[in-house]
Amino acid sequence: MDQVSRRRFLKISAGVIAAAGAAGAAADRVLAGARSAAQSGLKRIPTFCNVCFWQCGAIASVRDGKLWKIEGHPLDPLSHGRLCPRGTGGIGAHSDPDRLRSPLIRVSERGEERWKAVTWDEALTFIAERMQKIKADYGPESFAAFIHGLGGTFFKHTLRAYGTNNIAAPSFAQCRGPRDVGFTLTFGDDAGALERTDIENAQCLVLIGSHLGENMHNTQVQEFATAVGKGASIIVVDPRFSVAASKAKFYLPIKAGTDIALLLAWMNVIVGEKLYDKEYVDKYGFGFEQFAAEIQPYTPEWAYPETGIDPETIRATAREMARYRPATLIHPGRHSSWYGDDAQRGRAIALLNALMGSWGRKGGLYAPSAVAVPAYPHPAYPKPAKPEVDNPNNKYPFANENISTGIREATMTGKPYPVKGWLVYATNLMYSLPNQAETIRAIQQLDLLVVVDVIPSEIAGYADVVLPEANYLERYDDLHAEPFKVPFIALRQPVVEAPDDQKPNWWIAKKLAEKLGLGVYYPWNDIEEYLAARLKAGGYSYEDLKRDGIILGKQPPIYFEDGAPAMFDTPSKKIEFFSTQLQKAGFDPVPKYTQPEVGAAGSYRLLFGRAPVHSFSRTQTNHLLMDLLSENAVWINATEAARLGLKSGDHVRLRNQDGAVSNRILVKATERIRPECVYMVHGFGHTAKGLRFAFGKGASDSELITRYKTDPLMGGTGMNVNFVTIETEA
Ligand SMILES: Nc1nc2c(c(=O)[nH]1)N[C@H]1C(S)=C(S)[C@@H](COP(=O)(O)OP(=O)(O)OC[C@H]3O[C@@H](n4cnc5c(=O)[nH]c(N)nc54)[C@H](O)[C@@H]3O)O[C@H]1N2
Ligand SMILES: Nc1nc2c(c(=O)[nH]1)N[C@H]1C(S)=C(S)[C@@H](COP(=O)(O)OP(=O)(O)OC[C@H]3O[C@@H](n4cnc5c(=O)[nH]c(N)nc54)[C@H](O)[C@@H]3O)O[C@H]1N2
Ligand code: SF4
Ligand SMILES: [Mo]
Repeated sequence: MDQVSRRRFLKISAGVIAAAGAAGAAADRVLAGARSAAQSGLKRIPTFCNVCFWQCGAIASVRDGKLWKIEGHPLDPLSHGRLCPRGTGGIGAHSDPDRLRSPLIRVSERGEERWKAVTWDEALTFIAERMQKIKADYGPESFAAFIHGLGGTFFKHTLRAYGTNNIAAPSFAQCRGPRDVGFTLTFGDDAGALERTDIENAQCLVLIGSHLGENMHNTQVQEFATAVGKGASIIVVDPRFSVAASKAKFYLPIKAGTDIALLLAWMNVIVGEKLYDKEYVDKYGFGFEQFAAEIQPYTPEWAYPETGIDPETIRATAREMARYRPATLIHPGRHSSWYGDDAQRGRAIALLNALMGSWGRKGGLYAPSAVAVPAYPHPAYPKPAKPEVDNPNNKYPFANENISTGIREATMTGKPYPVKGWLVYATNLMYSLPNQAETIRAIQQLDLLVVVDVIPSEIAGYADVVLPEANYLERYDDLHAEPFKVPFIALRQPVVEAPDDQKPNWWIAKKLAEKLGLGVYYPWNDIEEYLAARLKAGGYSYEDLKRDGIILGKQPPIYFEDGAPAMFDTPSKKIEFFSTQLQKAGFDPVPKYTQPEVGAAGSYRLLFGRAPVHSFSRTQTNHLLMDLLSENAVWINATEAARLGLKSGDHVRLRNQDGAVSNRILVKATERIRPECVYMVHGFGHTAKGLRFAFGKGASDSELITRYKTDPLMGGTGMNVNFVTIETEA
């Protein structure tokens, strides 16, 4: 994707916002259309997208049983009537010829990807027998699961009923965990899975890495376009000139891994020049004096050699932020597992927001809310006899979710107790966990690996049993009612039938529970009965939700100034400028900076991120999206490329510090990246043979991330710590 078309995406999004006033009328039209559909043979069915975890409300058009197109749902607060390009292309997943079609049982070595097709009954009997044996021999805690996303709700339910507490997702230790721990230590609450960022009302927006526009989380990109349209002052900090940087008033090309130094220097200026929101800090802050004393040495002059950002720019940007406070939003970021000191970087970002008085304020970090829908009643889960396996002796004291790589470690070592089975739902662990060799070593210890996927992914290649799921356009899921700016309930419902013998997650999880003798945990016959009962218990109508796709809840105030309660769930019940929790646990109570390790001479730090038209490693088999971007490229600084005798369009391989060598990858020689880094989009270079269309196209960052640095606070895996040399084609 070139920059011109990226810009177009942003422009398109801005156009949508400009039309937002008309959304109500548009919604009426769309839904009226849905209601009067039958005559034309065209059905318009509301549902929500799952090409990524943002889960935008959508309306699918189906003619004579064939899926024709999918658009944003005008009533939906996430999409505002517009999907991102990935969502629009999502229909390609339904017709993907490489989909999994029936349950499979492995017939040769793990990883060789040879299977026999079996019936659902055979597959589930096979799984249940092995799960019962693991439970009898080792206890139910020795069966673990990796489950990512809403579709995994019923699998979690079955596994908790079975008795395990070892259920993790890469969205914590490999993604937003460090940020959320840093924010929770400071404000007593996290930044939210649907981030509580009031981007549209921000007058100054600071993006540290967050590459909105390539990171296509829909609402955020739309609001970013609105903020740009309203003339907000944008400050972008990134070693790479991102799409977001092209919208910035200040672009700070920071040396990778030195953001904490910049954050300390900014806070030093803001406190030193008394530019912070004193009233707010006095009212809500705890430990400000100690904090102010701690940051005193970190002047812009001190930060300059660390970050490469000159002192005057540091001062100018600090003053710029202060000028617009409290409508100054320092974006918390999302993928924050970078260098192993990430929870403290998250905390430094939280503290800078606190100085701006932006938490709880318009244009800052609003107070989200959700519609509360009661759970379907079920018997209590058995109490696990053993503690969770991923964090022995509370080694990572601030981990507040399971650590995926901790479960992997326990599986590899058998300590603190053996793990003998994994169920993997909707996460491609070969791509999402760092160090593939460790993942394979862990898998070798297992008596049972079950993978539930829609395509024959890399992790499915190692499974003993592969279960094919009906995709998001072909099934119901549990209700979607996450905390957000506007409280809502959304329904995912099938818009077309699954083409073969694929089954929805609720059906698979329920049947598995029944095979395990846990049928009492599923006191309903079918998902619609379950959904209707939950809604009724909350005072809502299933018929309304099925017809409209969305129910909006009552809107509470979202800013302190409008009456949102200013409550901080920290030990001091205040915003913790100085953290006694951290101090007690032996960590820095105010973030400190340590220099990142550098690579060997002649090597480049490997950075990675998102392309606007792909999600992770999951969309490269989708023809519609591959037509837009069929392989990735490695960004190399133009001067460095010239020195190496390389130009754009050449092919190279990357070799990392441990000898891992990538697939062939295109060179993009550009001024838009610092000389000591290279950059590539995650998710390409597929090695699974069943992914015929994506196989071998581009290179995989995951293969080069053999090294990672673990965050001592919470177990996050910093992955920006690998270095590569560039090998030209012979
Ligand atoms: N199109 C698309 N959008 C997505 C996704 C997707 O798969 N596809 N995935 C979604 C998910 S789950 C996530 S978590 C987000 C991830 O997206 P974000 O959270 O926005 O970004 P990151 O992946 O952390 O960071 C990538 C950016 O950080 C820069 N960077 C690298 N090292 C440093 C550093 O040391 N300092 C600074 N300041 N910058 C650095 C890189 O150059 C790059 O621009 O995207 C979401 N949106
Ligand atoms: N090297 C590297 N590692 C990373 C990242 C990175 O940028 N680089 N990013 C990190 C981040 S931010 C995140 S959030 C994680 C994301 O990590 P993952 O959640 O593992 O993301 P995906 O690679 O998309 O894997 C999703 C898997 O689910 C399957 N799938 C898709 N839809 C469905 C469905 O409806 N049902 C079922 N059963 N399966 C489905 C896909 O085919 C794919 O195999 O990875 C983290 N790890
Ligand atoms: S951001 Fe895009 S891919 Fe993600 S749910 Fe929304 S429309 Fe789908
Ligand atoms: Mo993520």
